[in-house]
Order: sequence, then structure tokens, then C-alpha cells
Amino acid sequence: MPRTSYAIAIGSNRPGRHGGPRREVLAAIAALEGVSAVSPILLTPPLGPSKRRFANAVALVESDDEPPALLRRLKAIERSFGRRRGQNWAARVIDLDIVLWSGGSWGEPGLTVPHRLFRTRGFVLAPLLRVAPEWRDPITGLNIRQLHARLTRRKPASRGRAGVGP
Ligand code: A4P
Ligand code: MG
Repeated sequence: MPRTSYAIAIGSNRPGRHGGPRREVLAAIAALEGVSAVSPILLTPPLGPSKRRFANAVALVESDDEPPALLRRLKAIERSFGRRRGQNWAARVIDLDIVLWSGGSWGEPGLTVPHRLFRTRGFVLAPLLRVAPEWRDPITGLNIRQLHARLTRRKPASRGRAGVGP
């Protein structure tokens, strides 16, 4: 199978054995194989019940794996980073999500690519914009620049409307 590219979203809002969230993100990037580009690490306010700020980044990865095999590798890295007992469901040492795959879309129970929520998440789109602004979402046909502009321009009153501008 030809080599394909992936965009992987990385998030942390708990210290782990590598240090604070920023260091956990750096360590996760080092644990990924085939990394071809890395965004800056951004500090983002938490979405959801967790009170702690997240460190977020996106890495582009070249791989021969199909999405299920890559997800297994990501889960193995997450396990190796460990999770503290008693922590809130939304607080984690490391979270690795497959955002996009150059092969297009993939759907099976437990794995949806593109990630089902990435279009509405600034903490994914902002770092993704830094490494892959022209990557086109196979579902909406919009590239990352357009998805990011759509999200950041959206006003509360216009929520739910189909699009903004041409
Ligand atoms: N799954 C399905 N599709 C995918 C995919 N494309 N990539 C399944 C990865 N996994 C995928 O994920 C749950 C299951 O989703 C996986 O086992 C896989 O089979 P998980 O990572 O085990 O659990 P989770 O992290 O609680 O779920 P999820 O959906 O990743 O959590 P959220 O909703 O993404 O919440 N705020 C900021 N600022 N930054 C963050 O990074 N992250 C979260 C995590 C909340 N708030 C945040 C951030
Ligand atoms: Mg996840």
C-alpha cells in the first residue's frame, strides 16, 4: 500500500512522567514515527468540564498503516504515558486523535476519520492551520484555512447557519 499522510491532534492538561502538559506533548511527538511536520504547541482554554488549560499541537505523520493500525499505535502510546487515578474524565496526560488521512474518509465502529468534531474545535484547527492550511476536508470540501475562518468568524447569533461568505 502506498505511503499515506495523517494529521494527528495531540492534547494534554495533566502533568505526567515527562513533566507538565507542554513536555508531555513534546514527548508524544517524539514517540510518534514518521513525523514530517509539527505545529507550535498552543495553550488553550479547556472545552468541557476540566478546569486545567491544555497544551495542544498537531503533527503530520507519514505511514503505511491504514487508520485502524495507526489508532492501535496511538492507543499504545497513550497507555505508555499512563493516566492518574481519580482524574476527571476530561483531564488526561495525553490524548492522540486521528484528524485527517490523505486516503480520504474511514468509518467503522470506534473509528471515524476525519475526526467527527474537528471542524468545530479551535484547539485542533489553529495548530492544523500552521502545518496544513491547504489540506481539504473530504466531507465538506473546505480546506483548513476555510474551516478555521468559518469557525473563528462565527458569531453566536449565526450559529447553525450553513456558511459565511463565498
Ligand atoms: N475514535 C473514533 N474516531 C477517532 C479518531 N479519529 N481518532 C474513538 C481517535 N480516536 C477515535 O477516545 C475515545 C474513542 O474514540 C477511542 O477509543 C476511539 O475508538 P479517547 O481518546 O479514548 O477518549 P476521549 O479523549 O475522552 O474522547 P475524545 O472524543 O477524544 O475526547 P474529547 O471529546 O476530544 O475530549 N479542550 C482543549 N482546549 N484541548 C483539548 O485537547 N480535549 C478534550 C478531550 C476535551 N477538551 C479539550 C481538549
Ligand atoms: Mg482521543
